[in-house]
Amino acid sequence: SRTENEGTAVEAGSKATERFAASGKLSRVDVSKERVSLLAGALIKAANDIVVEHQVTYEEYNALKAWLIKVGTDGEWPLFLDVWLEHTIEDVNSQDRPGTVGTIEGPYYVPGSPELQTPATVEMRDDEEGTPLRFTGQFTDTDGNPIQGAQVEIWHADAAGFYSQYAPGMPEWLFRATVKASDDGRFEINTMRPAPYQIPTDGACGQLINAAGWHAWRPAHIHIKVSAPGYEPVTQQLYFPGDPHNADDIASAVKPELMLDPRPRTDGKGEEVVYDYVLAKQ
Ligand code: MBD
Ligand code: FE
Repeated sequence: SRTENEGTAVEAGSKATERFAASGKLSRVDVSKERVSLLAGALIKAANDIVVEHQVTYEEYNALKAWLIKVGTDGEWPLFLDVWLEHTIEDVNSQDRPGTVGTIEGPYYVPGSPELQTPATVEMRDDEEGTPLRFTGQFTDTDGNPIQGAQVEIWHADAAGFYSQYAPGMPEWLFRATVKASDDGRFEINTMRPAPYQIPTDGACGQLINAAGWHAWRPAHIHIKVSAPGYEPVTQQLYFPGDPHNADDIASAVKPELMLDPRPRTDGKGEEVVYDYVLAKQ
């Protein structure tokens, strides 16, 4: 259930919009006139075709106009695009890459998280709730040789389903870290199992979900960005078997290769998972 701690869609959305603008991705736009004309033309044609095919009324057209305006004022363009479009962008752009499978980044990545040496424990509060999770693995190249200089950036929600820097009252780098692997490519990260995530229900995206009778859930997931000098980076998420939303993720970002296999720890202190990374040379 929702609490006042979680903040509003406008807070989370505006943060995501601000961060996207600040990341420089807005000023580095460099798409040729030919591609803009082709892609914008195709998008406009697809929208016009829908109007004809489904005999869209003026009432529906005005509802669309009002809703598109609200997506902007709620700051939810990053959320909308990453939930309903990024999965296809990711598929198209990772088709020929060997090695570990990727998936979407989503709207809540923050670069520059605290650097920790393996074995690492991510930032948590005193008495942090949840199931402790030990996550280990090794980096190799596509020939099976260990990779030097690799790092794992990790970010995920807490046991109540909230992300630091996008919900009020959370420590800035809670459940966010950059973990440096050892020289033989091994890493150990101690964190807490995240909860399933419900996208904000009080903004434009939530309004659409309600109006259409859909659900707002993503299965529990851990976001990962791995990189090493000379290798192609991979952005992915890892999931837990048995989550009711693995099969109907609102963001369509679950793949079988991204499923973890949590085991109880022998010391009784929570669970452990192993996930190895195979990176392709640049
Ligand atoms: C998330 O945490 C997320 O991972 C995605 C893809 C969209 C919204 C919230
Ligand atoms: Fe997420």
